[in-house]
Amino acid sequence: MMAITQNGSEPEMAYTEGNRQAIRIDDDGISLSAVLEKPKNGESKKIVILLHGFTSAKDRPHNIQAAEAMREAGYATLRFDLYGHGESGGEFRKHTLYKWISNTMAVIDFVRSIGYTKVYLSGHSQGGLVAALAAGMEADRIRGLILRAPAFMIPQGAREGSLLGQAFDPNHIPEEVPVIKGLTLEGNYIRVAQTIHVEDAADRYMGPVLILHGEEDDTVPPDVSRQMAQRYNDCTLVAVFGETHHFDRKPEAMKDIIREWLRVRV
Ligand code: FER
Repeated sequence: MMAITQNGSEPEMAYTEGNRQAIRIDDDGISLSAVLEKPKNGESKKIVILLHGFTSAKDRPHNIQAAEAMREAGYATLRFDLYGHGESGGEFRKHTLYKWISNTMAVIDFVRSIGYTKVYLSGHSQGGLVAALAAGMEADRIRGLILRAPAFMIPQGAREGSLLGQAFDPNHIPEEVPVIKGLTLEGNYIRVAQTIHVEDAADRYMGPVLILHGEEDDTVPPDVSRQMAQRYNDCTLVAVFGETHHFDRKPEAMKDIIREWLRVRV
């Protein structure tokens, strides 16, 4: 691979293993941990960037399986850990949707800098929300979107005073909010989320969108995807019967849907 420069520094290639490289990408002082993998017989200019969800990481089984399907369809994949998650920099309690958007823009710049001109975004849950927001901002640069159980309702929940079943006063945001697994978020997570309007991002993005949503998802209601699917210019919604939030019951069904959708893209 050619020399790579990102914000003036060389991303560190931690290891190279066949078609897989561990990479660190700098987002203005935050070091993001990423894995770049190339398809066996694919064209080298197409890539899908994968964003994981809230409290998740790039190496969760459904993220790895989704990336496999993308490579089988001939696309390179770049899975990365977002701010405060996995092996990237930052503290969980200080993460916000703005920081995740910034991380995503840095990764888009990175893949473009190494020659990928056909850039797709895919995100799971909170990562799906952020992928949709970044696509609205970079509508001319993002060829397509694959959203898996996208958590489109987070901003509205923040405005109404409810996140992950935790109630709070949306007009007097607490210093911190305890969330799942003994983790705590600072109030700035809510302040940021309150400002975000997913409908604007959907209206700005004219490219093709695939939304996959498990019908048994009890974290993000499938109706959220049904509503947003109508808003997008060009959207295919696949409601996966019997599937959960983490696509752990029918990974092959998820993979087939992704492969088939990507195969007809250019
Ligand atoms: C919420 C609903 C869903 C929320 C986060 C999520 C912080 C994200 C879930 C995921 O990424 O898996 O109210 O609030």
